[in-house]
Amino acid sequence: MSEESSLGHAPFSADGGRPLVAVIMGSKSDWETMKHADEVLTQFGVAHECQIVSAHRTPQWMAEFAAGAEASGLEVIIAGAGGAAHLPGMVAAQTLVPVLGVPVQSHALNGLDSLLSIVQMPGGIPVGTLAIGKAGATNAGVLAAQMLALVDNGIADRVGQYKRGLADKVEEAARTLNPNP
Ligand code: RP5
Repeated sequence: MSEESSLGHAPFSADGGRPLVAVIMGSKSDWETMKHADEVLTQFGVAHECQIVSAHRTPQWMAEFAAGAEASGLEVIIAGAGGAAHLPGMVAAQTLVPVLGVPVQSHALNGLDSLLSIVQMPGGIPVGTLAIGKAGATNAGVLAAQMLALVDNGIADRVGQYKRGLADKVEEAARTLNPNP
């Protein structure tokens, strides 16, 4: 998917269905990281949308998005932000839809600021926080798919295939270390 077609308020869904997952981010500059969540969800055939929702620059839009998330049928929200990364927590505060937070690697503090801003939520308002950067965005996509796989056999099959592919790569790499065991 091209950068231009993936961002903005218009929803994108991989299979044309109603989006079950929203990938939101505080700025277009977060897309380099958050595109990895988009790619994983596309690979698993999970209907999803990608949008820019800024906690600081568009707080009203963020509140509207969070308030309407459940009614619009979203089952998981993946929220990425960097620096003073308030988006995941502020969205989680305003919806019952589970929120997965991705700390974007910031320039000033390498993403430690993002991580701490996202992970240190008060009791009762959880944000499932992933790793900083690309691995976190990828894992947010995989984890969202695993959550949906609890009630969707098709997604479960595709996630299982993906995990077997990861294991195959390790075995293949091990064979290259010992070509003639
Ligand atoms: C945060 O500020 C965004 O999530 C982004 O990671 C960071 C910098 O945003 P830009 O100045 O690049 O738009 O709100």
